[in-house]
Amino acid sequence: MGFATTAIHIGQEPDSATGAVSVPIYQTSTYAQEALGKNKGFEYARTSNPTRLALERNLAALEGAKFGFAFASGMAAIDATLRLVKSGEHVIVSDNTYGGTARLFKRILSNYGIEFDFVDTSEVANVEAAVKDNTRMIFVETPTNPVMIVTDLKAVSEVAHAVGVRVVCDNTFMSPYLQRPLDFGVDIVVHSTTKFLNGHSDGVGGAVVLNDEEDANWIGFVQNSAGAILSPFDSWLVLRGTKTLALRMEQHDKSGRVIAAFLEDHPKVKKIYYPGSISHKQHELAKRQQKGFGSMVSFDVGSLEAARIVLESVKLCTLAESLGGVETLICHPATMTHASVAPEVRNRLGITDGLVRISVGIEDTDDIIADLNQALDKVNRES
Ligand code: P1T
Repeated sequence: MGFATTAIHIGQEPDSATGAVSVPIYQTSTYAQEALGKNKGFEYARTSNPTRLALERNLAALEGAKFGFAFASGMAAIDATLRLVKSGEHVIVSDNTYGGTARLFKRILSNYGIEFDFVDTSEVANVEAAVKDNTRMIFVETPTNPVMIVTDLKAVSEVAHAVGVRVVCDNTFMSPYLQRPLDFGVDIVVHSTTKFLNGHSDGVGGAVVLNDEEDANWIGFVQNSAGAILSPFDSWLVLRGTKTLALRMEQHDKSGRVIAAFLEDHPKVKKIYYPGSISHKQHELAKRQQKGFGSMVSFDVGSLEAARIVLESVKLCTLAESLGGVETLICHPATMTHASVAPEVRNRLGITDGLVRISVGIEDTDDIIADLNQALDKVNRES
């Protein structure tokens, strides 16, 4: 079955009770039981809910996984995944990740005896060198938020599996339409469904998908025990989103290429971060590993003042955190999404005060270009 068919049908079969074509929102906290120990497969809605279950089946199928779990946010999904690691154990992490991921690892989980090493995972030798006797997980984001560093998932998985370590990939920027990490040997995929999977900027959510039954049982146990579940309504919104994922990602990818080419040629843009550019260090790897380049583009305009002018002059593009919606969003990582990252780390990674990140939506590209052009033009005159 092809991707678009899977997206529309798996988990989204007509409702067995009524024939409803759209999975019903089972807005209930509990389920009537016929007798002690006798129920219809549902006991309590933290443990399971038919709408959430439909989404979990859908997302697992899209990533080519056996098991899926939906959480209240991307961060809740990542937090649950890290519960596979215990006190005294070690995790290797991409040194550039979403700021909230690094914050969770450094500021919270490290208080519970989990050791983290942040390395540039785009060089597999760095990963190999960071492995210790107590390493239990390698957590990579690819391409990274916001400087679009690409990690070779196959190479990292081979290194990890040679020493019995699991690989987790945050696939939020690509979505399963453009990248399927499990196909390269990755063990666990996490998502912020808030982004491309939902696609309409109207719900926060997260997901974990995987094949290993023992790990899946533990993630399910954590989901039920800690309880950071996705609500029925939010599950339904993501189900509605995935029905058009293939179409939207095709357009995001096309539009991303057009906007990146415009930015790359613009005299006010000092540097562009986009794996689709032939100037990107890992362009060939991105071509091999991804079905497209997506619609996340970061670019440096040289100074905080220039970035401020661009961000405050755009009219069609919306100045906001988040990404992956149908509307174009633009943000300033240094003070927004990555404000919790130490300034020296930000500067080393390229998250400078002049860096602007754009999530290209599916509006007409001529309109997005006209908007960016008039904003960049103000940098000419005012700075
Ligand atoms: O916001 P939440 O659904 O909890 O997802 C966290 C998260 C995880 N992984 C990646 C790669 C992300 O980009 C995010 C959230 N990112 C933003 C809000 C942002 O604007 O970058």
